[in-house]
Order: sequence, then C-alpha cells, then structure tokens
Amino acid sequence: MNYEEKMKWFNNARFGMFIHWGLYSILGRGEWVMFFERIPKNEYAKLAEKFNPPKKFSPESWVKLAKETGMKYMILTARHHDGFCLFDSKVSEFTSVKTTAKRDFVAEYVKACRKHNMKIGIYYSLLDWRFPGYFDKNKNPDSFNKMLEQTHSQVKELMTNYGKIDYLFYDGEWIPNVKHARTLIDSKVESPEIAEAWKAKDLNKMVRTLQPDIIINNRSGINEDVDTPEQYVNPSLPGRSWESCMTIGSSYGWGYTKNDYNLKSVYQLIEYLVACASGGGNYVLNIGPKPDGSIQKEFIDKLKKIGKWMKKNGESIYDSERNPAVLSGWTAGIIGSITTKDKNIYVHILRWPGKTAVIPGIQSTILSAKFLATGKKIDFEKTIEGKVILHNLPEKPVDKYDSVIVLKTNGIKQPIDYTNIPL
Ligand code: FHN
Repeated sequence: MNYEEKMKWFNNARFGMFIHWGLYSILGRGEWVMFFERIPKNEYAKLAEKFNPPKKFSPESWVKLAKETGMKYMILTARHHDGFCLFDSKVSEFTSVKTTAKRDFVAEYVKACRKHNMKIGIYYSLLDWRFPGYFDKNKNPDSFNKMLEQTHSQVKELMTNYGKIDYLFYDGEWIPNVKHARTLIDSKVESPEIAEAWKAKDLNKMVRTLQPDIIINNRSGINEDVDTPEQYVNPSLPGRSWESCMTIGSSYGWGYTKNDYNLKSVYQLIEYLVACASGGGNYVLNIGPKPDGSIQKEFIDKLKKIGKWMKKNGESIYDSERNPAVLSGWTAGIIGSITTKDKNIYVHILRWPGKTAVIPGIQSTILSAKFLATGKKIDFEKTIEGKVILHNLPEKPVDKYDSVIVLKTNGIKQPIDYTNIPL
C-alpha cells in the first residue's frame, strides 16, 4: 500500500490510549521512581519478584475500556527506561516471563487488541538505566554498546514474535552529552547525533522490513512518520501526522501514581481531544494501571464519561480534517473549537453563550444548522461578512461538556478566518 493508505487509519483514529505499566507500578510513585529516588538497580530488580498480577487479570480489560471510551488504538510500554520487559526476550533475564509473573503481557495485549479490532502500538525505550554506559558513553563504550545491542535485538523480537504491529512508539532517545534537538517544547526536529548513536537508520530499516506497514514516531532521532508533542497540543504542518500524548494527572505520573490529586477534569480532557481533532491530529491519553493491572476508579469514571460524549459526538472527531480555521486554536474565544469534515463544519461550544451564539469567520455557504447529538434544527442567519448567528438556543447548554452544532455547507470549502471582519 502507498504511504497515504498506510497512514489512513492513524490519520482518522483521532483518539488513543497510552498504557504505562511495569515494576514501577508497584511503588506507585510514577515511572521515574528508580531514577529520582536513586534506587540501585539490584535493589530495584527485586521488585520483579513481587510483580505478579492475579491470573484473573487480563489486558483485555484495558482494551474494553479503551473501546468504551471511543479510542481506536493503544500503545503499551513493552519496556520502559528501567529495563524491565513485559515480553519474552532472549537477550534479557529481566522480563515478566522469566520472573515471578511468568507471563508474556505483550502477547496477551496484542491478542486482546486483535480480538477487539483495536490498532496495536508498542512503546519501547531505547535507553536502559541499568547500563552504566548510558550515563557516560565515552567513559564506558562497551557498556553503551551492550545496551545498543540489547535495543536492536529486543526491537527485532517485538517486530518478529507478536504478529502485525501497527505503530512503534520509540522513547528515551536522549543520551547525556549527545546533542539532542527534540525537546518537549518542539517535537519536530531531527537529531542526527542521536540517530547515529542509536544506529537508528539501520534499526528502522530492520523494523520496516519486518513490518512493512508499520508507523514509526519521531523519537529515534529521525522524523519518520509522526510528530509527538507531549503534554501539550501543537498541530504539525499540513500533511504531517501528529499526536499529542498526555497524562490525566501530573506530567511525571505516566506510571501509576498513588496520590496524584492534580487530575484533569472531563471537560479539560474533551477540550484537548477537540483541539487535537481541530488541528488534524490525535489525542493519546495515558493510563497507569496499578500493579495488579486494575485501573483506578477515578480514571475509569472519567473515560466512561468521555465515551458517552463520543457516542453522541464522535462524528465531529473521527476522520476530522486539519481545520484551516483561525478559530481552531483551542482557546478561541467564547465558543471553543471548530472541527471540519467533508461538507460539515462542527462548532464545539465549550462555553455556552446563552440564547444566541455568534460564530465569525464562516465563509462557506451554510445550508442548515442542527445539534449533532439530537439532530434538532437551529434557526440561523449568515451575515455578508461571514458571521453565522445561531438564534433561539436553549438557555442552558445541551451538553455538560461540549455542545456540538453541525453547520452543513454546500461543499465548496472556504477558509475559516474571522480576522478579515473589520472591528
Ligand atoms: O521519560 C518518558 C516518560 O516516562 C514517559 O514515558 C513519556 C511518555 O511519552 N516519555 C518520556 C518523557 O518524555
């Protein structure tokens, strides 16, 4: 298949689930606990003896929740920076198959995804804190090279032993004292020195040979297929695929964090989802399951509420085009955001204005206006300079979070821009 066909499922998905799960989940203080608390690797490794989710736990419970939330793909941490593998590896003893759990969770995860027609993403951290050479490549080249060998061997295992993989999410590409351009602020720049250090060209060539239709993110030092802004929304240039990944709680709480009270509201999460869809990108929301595989109740409640909203309004999110609207910024005035698809303009009213709503910048000819969730028609007028004014709206918003109104156009796409309307 050609590139556009390969990217189609990703560019239409708009919504995915990230899963950070591993030994760190036992401690409940986030996935960087080994690093931040300077836990010696041999002491940290003992956690593998306690990592033994009950037999009744299955990753299928995560997949079912993702489905109910309206998500189309998932990304599971096969191995994070701590080096512990949730898969069977011939080049490491530090895996969930060779320690107490005696389970290949990646195998169980991919099986559950396929059963529920969920696209399969694998997260793999290039770095491994257990190798001293990672922290000082020049002082300890042998150790760095052993880590590099492990990385190439394990990526090959993941691309060979688990059937068709749809998306490879590299992470942990940064190396102390090696020039690294990608930052969390700007995820769109390549890092040739990093790519060279990881032999990323060879690595990705091997990946694409084993998985010809796979999508690879931009975190091996090479841009590949997808930009990955993290904890913020920043649309890539038109024609470039992108996804914003985010935690529900604090930024370093990707792995289970027991007492993280700084959780985003459902309202905020939907606003971010709409902002991504408005910019023609995806929103990947993270869950950090507890060590037994279960997901904390407040996360389940939030996701189910988003799922209810998606059931009624998903049409305004899935397959959305990159919206040329000046209004597309998610802080656009009293209204909110606009997503577009085919002949429709979807107005996401996140801040209900009352009986009348003014939507400036609509140049297209509007044939009708209605509420997406109910189909109820709305009285509207279109002014000469491109304002759509919605009349006789209910006093209260029709949706607690985001009331979506569909403006049907005559199909002739016009730019959505209100800056040409004189003040
Ligand atoms: O260090 C990791 C972090 O633990 C988490 O996995 C995020 C998710 O994209 N990536 C790195 C921070 O940028």
